[in-house]
Amino acid sequence: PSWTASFESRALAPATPPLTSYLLRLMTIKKSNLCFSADVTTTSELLAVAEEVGQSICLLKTHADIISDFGDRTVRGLRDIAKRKGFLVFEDRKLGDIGSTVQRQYTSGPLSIAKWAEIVNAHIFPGPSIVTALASAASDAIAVYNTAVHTVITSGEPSSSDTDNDQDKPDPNKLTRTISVPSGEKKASIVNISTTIFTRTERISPQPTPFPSMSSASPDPLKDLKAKLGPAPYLRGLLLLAQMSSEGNLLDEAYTNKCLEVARENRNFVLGFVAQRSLNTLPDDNFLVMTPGVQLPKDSETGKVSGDGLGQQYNGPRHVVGELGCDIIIVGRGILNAKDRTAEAERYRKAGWEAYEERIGL
Ligand code: S5P
Repeated sequence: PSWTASFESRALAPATPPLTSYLLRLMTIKKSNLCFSADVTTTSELLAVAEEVGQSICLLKTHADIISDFGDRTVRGLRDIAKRKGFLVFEDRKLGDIGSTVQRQYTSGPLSIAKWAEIVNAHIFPGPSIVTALASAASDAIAVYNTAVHTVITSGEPSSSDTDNDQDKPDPNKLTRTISVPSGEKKASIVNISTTIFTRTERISPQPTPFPSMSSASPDPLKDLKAKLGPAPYLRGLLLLAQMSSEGNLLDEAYTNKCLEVARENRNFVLGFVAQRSLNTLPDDNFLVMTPGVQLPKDSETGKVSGDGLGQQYNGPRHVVGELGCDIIIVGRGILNAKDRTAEAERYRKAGWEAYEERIGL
């Protein structure tokens, strides 16, 4: 589809991968094409700011490696807020190594990104196998999750007495057998037993770190959204860094075109790009473009925001979304440094959404 097509119609196009489709529907229902870049250095700050802006965003971007106390509390807290406020999580890890190494960086170590972030990004300078290696690691992570789901369904709720007892750890061979096509009834129950799933995953996962709990007893301020959209699917996707916002960067047009070529070869896993303009040129291209280097002038100012003195270059939402066809604006300090972050996030959401509506002719 061309970039003047609505997000809704792009979500419904038959070839759209499930994660892209879910995100496009989320954006449509929430009227948000705002990704907040939560560039903070502690778990408390991350969770506080996610609560403050969650209502206005479709995506929250992290740099987990700058969070000094990153760990289980960070992941559980973030997943809980993401579920309540309705946004996906994007870890801006910018992977760039040989396939075998990025697989480990993605799935293990203290960050274990694949477990808690729907989206991660990578450079393609190591060659296209970085994408196939990550796709394979992602499908393994999803398989572990599904194995856990089926185990719980077939073995019922664990009693409090067996929770710490390794004796009744499910037999891995039995697990494989229980993965046979689930009935509709079983599928429906998957959603309701998420706490159990993750409790069990801790015990059966070959990974050392447990999957985070996605359940929460807190009241749900976005009931309507959930009713229309359903729970976020357990899926994983990749963004390729096709262009950068920083002055003098080396990603030239040939490199950008190569990213597009690699993305087209991996349409089910690559949901789009971090770039400065839309890269969709073929009728089949339905890649999302997420664009950093976005700021609005402050209320009292009329001037253009130019940079941060460290090479960052800023543009306004109207330019990147309306004129260059980008889909999602990525905003960090523009919101982070505001006195009232909730109000500022809402101001950016509106500006981004208006630019999108103008672009599709609404
Ligand atoms: O080209 C890029 C790619 C990225 S992901 N330029 C960027 O600025 N980013 C990231 O976007 C950067 O790492 C930071 O997290 C965010 C921009 O933050 P801001 O405070 O300048 O809005």
